[in-house]
Amino acid sequence: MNIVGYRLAFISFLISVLAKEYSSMYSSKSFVKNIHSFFNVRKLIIVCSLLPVFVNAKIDNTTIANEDFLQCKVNLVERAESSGFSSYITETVIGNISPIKRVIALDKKQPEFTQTFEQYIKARVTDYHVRVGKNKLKQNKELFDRLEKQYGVPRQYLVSFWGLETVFGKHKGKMSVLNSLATLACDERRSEFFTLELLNLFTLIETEQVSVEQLQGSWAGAMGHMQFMPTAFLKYAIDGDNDGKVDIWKSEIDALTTAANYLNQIGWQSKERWGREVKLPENFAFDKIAFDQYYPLDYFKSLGVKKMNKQSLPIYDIQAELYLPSGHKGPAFLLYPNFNVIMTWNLSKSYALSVGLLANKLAGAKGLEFLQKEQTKEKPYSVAQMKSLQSQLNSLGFETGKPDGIWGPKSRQAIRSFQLKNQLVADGYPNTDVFSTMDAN
Ligand SMILES: [Ca+2]
Repeated sequence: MNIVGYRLAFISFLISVLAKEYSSMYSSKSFVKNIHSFFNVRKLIIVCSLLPVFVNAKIDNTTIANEDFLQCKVNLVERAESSGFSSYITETVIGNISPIKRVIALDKKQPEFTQTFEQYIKARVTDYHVRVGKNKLKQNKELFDRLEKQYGVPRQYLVSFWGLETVFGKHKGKMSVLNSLATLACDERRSEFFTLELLNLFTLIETEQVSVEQLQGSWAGAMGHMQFMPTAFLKYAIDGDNDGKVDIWKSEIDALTTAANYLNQIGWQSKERWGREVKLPENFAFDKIAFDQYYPLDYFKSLGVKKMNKQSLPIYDIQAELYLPSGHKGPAFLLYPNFNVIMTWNLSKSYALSVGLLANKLAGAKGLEFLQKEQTKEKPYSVAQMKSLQSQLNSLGFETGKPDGIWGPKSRQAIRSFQLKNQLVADGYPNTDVFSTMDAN
């Protein structure tokens, strides 16, 4: 709708409201009500007299946003033309694209509080996921037999991803992927990433691997049962049910086969697990390990790290990193290279842990032993607290990068150094000791 359209629509809306108020004033039998209605009309008239300014201001903002988007579409057309796309893409497909405001809001949304690890896992690795997941394993036994043989990815991982991405296909997303991706491509923050995804989506359309009508997905452009982005679709899609077409929305077989192929191609080690929950000895030598860094499994053995049943770790030539998602008072994990494969799918350690833990449960394990025995001892910290801790660490020379409120590798490293310097348990976690020691500094 253009500006004139907006104004006309708004004026007709006002007239209808006024007419409604006016008619109710005269049809109403109660005098008191009439008086109220009279004042309501007055209020409306006063509001109306203020409206031109307000409406104009609003229209101007929308216009600016629309102009930006139109300019962005012109750039997209140029880019698509220079990449050799047909006029169907440059005129029809791009021509029909429109921005979705909600996508930007969702993309900018930041939680006030960081979920604790326990909260995160409990919300995702649920009894429902385990029960339905186990049924899916039974129902699709032959498919998983085949996928394991062909791609070397154990079935419980495929079902775990499926459960976590879309609750086994229940929530595949209903937004227009073209509009979502275009909205994000035309936003300055991650423009190049989403522009490339959009161009790859054009390739999928141009080569008739997908039709425009199919393209529903998440607000960030992830599609189908396993929530693939266009680039992953383009590179790894497999027609698992051999009907001549890859349909990751309707064909569970196509979606799961594509996921198995993807994990295989990005380096899944078929004979290895993702990692394991471990027991640290009392007074573990935190000064002897850095986080987000691999060491031979033997090294952890020499530091007294054990399996949860207190038996020694296996003799196996593998690299591992130690991860304490809620510090030394919470569970401890050794992460193996497959964990990084999971993180290629989604770059979040908590997400990757939920994939691993759900996979374990689907394969019959009891789940996280620590959470069954212990209560949460750490309270969630707020994003604001974390940001201020990061800038305090920066000013003391423990470099965390630009404060963002996220507990990432740099922050872990900086907190660990700060803890070592202040004779605290060097677990890299922003616990109450860290906050209070910093405040006393
Ligand atoms: Ca197919």
